Amino acid sequence: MKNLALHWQILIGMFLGIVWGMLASYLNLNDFTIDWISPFGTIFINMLKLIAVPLVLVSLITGVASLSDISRLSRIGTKTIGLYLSTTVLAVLLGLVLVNVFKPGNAFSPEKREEFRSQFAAATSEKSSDAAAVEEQGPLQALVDIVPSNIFGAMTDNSSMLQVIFFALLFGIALIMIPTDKAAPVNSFFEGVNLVILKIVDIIMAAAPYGVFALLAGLIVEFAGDDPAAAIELLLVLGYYCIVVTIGLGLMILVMYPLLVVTLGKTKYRAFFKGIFPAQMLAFSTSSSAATLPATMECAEKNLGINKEISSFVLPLGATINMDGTSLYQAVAAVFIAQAYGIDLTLMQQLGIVLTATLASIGAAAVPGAGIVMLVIVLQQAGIPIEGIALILAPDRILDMLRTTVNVTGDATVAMIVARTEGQLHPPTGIKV
Ligand code: DAS
Repeated sequence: MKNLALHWQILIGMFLGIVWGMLASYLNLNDFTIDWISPFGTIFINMLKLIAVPLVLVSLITGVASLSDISRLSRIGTKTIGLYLSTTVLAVLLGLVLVNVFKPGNAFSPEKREEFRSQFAAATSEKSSDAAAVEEQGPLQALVDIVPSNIFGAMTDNSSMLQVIFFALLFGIALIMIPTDKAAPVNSFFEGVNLVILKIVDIIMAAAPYGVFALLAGLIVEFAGDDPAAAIELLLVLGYYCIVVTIGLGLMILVMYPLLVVTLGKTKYRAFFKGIFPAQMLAFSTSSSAATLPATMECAEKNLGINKEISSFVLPLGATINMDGTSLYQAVAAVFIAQAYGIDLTLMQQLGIVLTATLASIGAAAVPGAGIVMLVIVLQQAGIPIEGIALILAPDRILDMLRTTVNVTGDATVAMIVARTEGQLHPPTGIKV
């Protein structure tokens, strides 16, 4: 198993988890599964929650600090950041439209959704009382809540991720504003810490096959009880959820990016798609924008004819802060979980998801599994039970392959537009292998 790529290991963990869950229901091993297997799934989710705050804090600080040369390249920088934020917000909105139209979470039977809701009654009732409290406090309370009065309190209280993001953005901006020589040691400190945290994400993801096995086995046993046929319902609903995410990611690749490349990039989409295809395949197989970055830059420069001055600035920035596929996935996943628990999100709460999913994708590291770690932020901020991640963790790695492909394509699309509007293109030479 060790030599297999991680995503195949996770797929095997998924398959074995489903088999165990079904068998346990037949062989009446429910209690054994709940007592001796499920806890490892809980441990895995706790590890994801553990790393979310440090990951957000440090990757946002280093991400914002890496914009320091933006001030020198203000026109190109502003254009790049503006395009990245626009495509991310469009991706989140597309995700929200699809999940509200297709309502995959409502595909669970009413009894099951009631069961989910009662299992996490504490979380939802706490949320509704908090929500009621916020209603009394007036319209700008949500804005006031973003600014922490105590950063250590914000970092320990899991429901205030926006406060952590606010502090990280403030810290990064202040870092840019102090003299470069004074900022250098701080930058290198946070870059070092960021490497450590990304290594911790790797370690956590290495445990994913076992975490997914335990989560799925426990989920199926709890979901199916002594009715194994009910497990089929869970798998069908999960399949429906994956189809909705895939439709969204497909629309990004086949509609959104072609429109942008043809209208703003003034480039034929077939030529663009052919040029970026090798990087897309690498993104699909590695599930890592960072690992794909060298290939993305090579394709941009040699197949798309983008000058190095643009590709060497726009693409590394994009791999750090632009994840359209991830943000679309987070919007769909958050509302799917809310639907499954019978939580009706108000328009304001869904718009809040636009903000947190956009910020979460900026803070998400370009490594496998970053999207699910950052989903914790979106759920916490929207008051959706984090435990719902157990529902969607199993197929996450397959979706990660697809969303990373979209992330990389989005970066290349913006690089194409910036190069075209800056007159920074040369005749493509093609990649000589
Ligand atoms: N795998 C991440 C990336 O490298 C995306 C994600 O986890 O959502 O882009």
